Amino acid sequence: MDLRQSLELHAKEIRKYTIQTIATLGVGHIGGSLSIVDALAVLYFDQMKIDPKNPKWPMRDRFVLSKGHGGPAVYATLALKGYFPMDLLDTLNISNTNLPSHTDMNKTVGVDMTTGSLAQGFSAAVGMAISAQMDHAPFKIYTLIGDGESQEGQIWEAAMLAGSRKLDHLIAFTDYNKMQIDGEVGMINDVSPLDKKWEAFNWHVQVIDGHDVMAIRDAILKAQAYSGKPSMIIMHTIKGKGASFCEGKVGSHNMPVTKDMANEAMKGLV
Ligand SMILES: Cc1ncc(C[n+]2csc(CCOP(=O)(O)OP(=O)(O)O)c2C)c(N)n1
Ligand SMILES: [Mg+2]
Repeated sequence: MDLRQSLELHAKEIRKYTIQTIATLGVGHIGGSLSIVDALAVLYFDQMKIDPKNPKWPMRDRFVLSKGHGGPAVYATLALKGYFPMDLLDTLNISNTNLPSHTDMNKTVGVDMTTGSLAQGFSAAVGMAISAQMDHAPFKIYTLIGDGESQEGQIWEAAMLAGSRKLDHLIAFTDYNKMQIDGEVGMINDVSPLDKKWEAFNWHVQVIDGHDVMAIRDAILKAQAYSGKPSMIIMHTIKGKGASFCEGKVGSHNMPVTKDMANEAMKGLV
């Protein structure tokens, strides 16, 4: 099995457990979870320097899911990586759970920042990158924002600071799935041209297919090698990618998912 096949297999497994986790609860943010799976597969199974046996290792790379509603995909990834037992996934968003619908560093082993209020996670990641820069740290801060989230003013305040401070410890992704909570980003408040905006804020920018694991890996390698600017990797993605019942649909944002729907989706996973 070559590297592409291996990373695609990891992505398929993450998709499978993300769908099953949400189906066990019966409802969840499936669309925005599935659009980021391929990036998570490359980060956690190829690129990030992390140790599931030592989750607070000070020299580890960090990952901040600023669009915290994608928590189910992160939980599936962390479980598959060995941070906690797989059966914990069955506790998604139930009372007193360690897996709330939005990521919480005080509840879940392996989660580096509490997020959910859009744009705040990105600001926290910029703060972590300032700290890493001051310490000449050997690790990177990875963060992922949504395209609807990019309408938040706070994103651009943090972007300006990161560009101004030349925070090359910071590697960010935009999940450019063209959809937000209840409509198309382009119809509600068009964020395009995203590449030109980030370039204007003094970022190193790449635009890629966010479902091509080797393109994601190549972009991360280029971002790691680039010094003097923070990096933004804009990923063209599809909301609900991989689940036949919701792929490319606005209604996939936070929807009921039955076991039957999940089982049907499993057959279509490639
Ligand atoms: C500050 C803030 N405002 C509103 C929300 C509610 N909210 C959660 S997800 C979402 C849409 C985000 O769209 P996008 O960033 O495109 O993420 P996607 O739906 O594609 O995963 C909104 C408005 C929130 N979590 N935080
Ligand atoms: Mg979106």
